[in-house]
Amino acid sequence: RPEPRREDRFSFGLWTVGWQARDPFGDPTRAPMDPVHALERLAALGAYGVNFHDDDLVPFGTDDAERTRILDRFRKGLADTGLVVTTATTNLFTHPVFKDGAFTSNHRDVRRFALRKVMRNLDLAAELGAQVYVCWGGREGAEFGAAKDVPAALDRYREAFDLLGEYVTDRGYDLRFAIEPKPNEPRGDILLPTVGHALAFISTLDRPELVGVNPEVGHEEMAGLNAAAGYAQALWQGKLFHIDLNGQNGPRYDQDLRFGAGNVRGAFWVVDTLLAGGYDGPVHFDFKPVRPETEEGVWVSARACMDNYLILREKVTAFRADPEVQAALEVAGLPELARPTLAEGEGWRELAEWPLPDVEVLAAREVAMEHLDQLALEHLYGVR
Ligand code: GLT
Ligand code: MN
Ligand code: MN
Ligand code: MN
Repeated sequence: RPEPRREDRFSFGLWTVGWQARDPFGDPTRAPMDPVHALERLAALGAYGVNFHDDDLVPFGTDDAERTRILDRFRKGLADTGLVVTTATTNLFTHPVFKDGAFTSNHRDVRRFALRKVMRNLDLAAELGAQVYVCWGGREGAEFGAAKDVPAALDRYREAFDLLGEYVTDRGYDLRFAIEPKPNEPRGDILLPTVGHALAFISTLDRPELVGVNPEVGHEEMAGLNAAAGYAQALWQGKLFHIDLNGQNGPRYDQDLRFGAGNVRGAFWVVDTLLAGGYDGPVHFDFKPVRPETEEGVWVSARACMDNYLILREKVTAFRADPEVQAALEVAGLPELARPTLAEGEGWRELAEWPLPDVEVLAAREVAMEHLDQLALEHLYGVR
């Protein structure tokens, strides 16, 4: 079995392995994790990069002197381990000040404070070499219809991204933003709930080229959607700036299982889609080692995220290389779909002249999709 290597570009959020496993019903089961300890353990497991929220590294409210001390120590940890900061993000959801949202809070001063918090961390992200800045709007939403004016909130959301786009441009930072959609939790309904909503929103911005998406497998599945299809469209639109891989068992609370657990078949197609679409960003895992585990289980699950990606990558590659699969793809008409519907130089006039085919013959055509899918399943089950 292949071992995780740096060139695989696996990355982890400090909040993932460092999650203390506090949930709405119970206190933490694990101690706080020193970020430098996380760097050391992740590097030893074969990871390439890390990312963090401002507050993961420097607790909210820390004074400047202590902030400098923490950051110096973290920079040394990066140098010692060789890990790269791929991405950064802002915690705009834990402190009660964000109880009604951040960029879209009804309170103007909260929105202004949120933007200042992001600007400060953008400076750090740029300095540490991050190239993507994730924006998960966990608190941007509502529980009740009248409590949020959705069009007004979207105006404020757009205003925030326009301002931040101007900020990174004026500062000359090589940073792009990636919006992470989620349908609900912690809010009853979250704005920009799916990849599709986020892509449509991005097209309204002043600098749409600076903003893409960071789809999380589990979040799309919470919405009952096919995650791979969302990744595929984001790739097609040149908008897949980052990925959050994890596992989920259908529409329920956000499970954040290790990648490859939960919907295994969905994970297979996600990896297939990323490989086929040429995704070349960090392969990032956003998971939470389950609450009953001790720190031992944290490292088992972190390693398993990478192992499962590598296992699925091998299976997907074998599936695509299998001559029987290639023949089945042919029968199923996939090469035909790659052909434009109109010939070179044809327009609606030529189409109007085209002698119509026998629709009964067309309706009776072979599609062979059961065979094709069974081949995929047999690769996944490990019998081919
Ligand atoms: C939070 C959320 C994740 C986001 C992180 C980025 S934080 O844990 O549940 O899905 O990716 O803010
Ligand atoms: Mn999640
Ligand atoms: Mn999460
Ligand atoms: Mn995520």
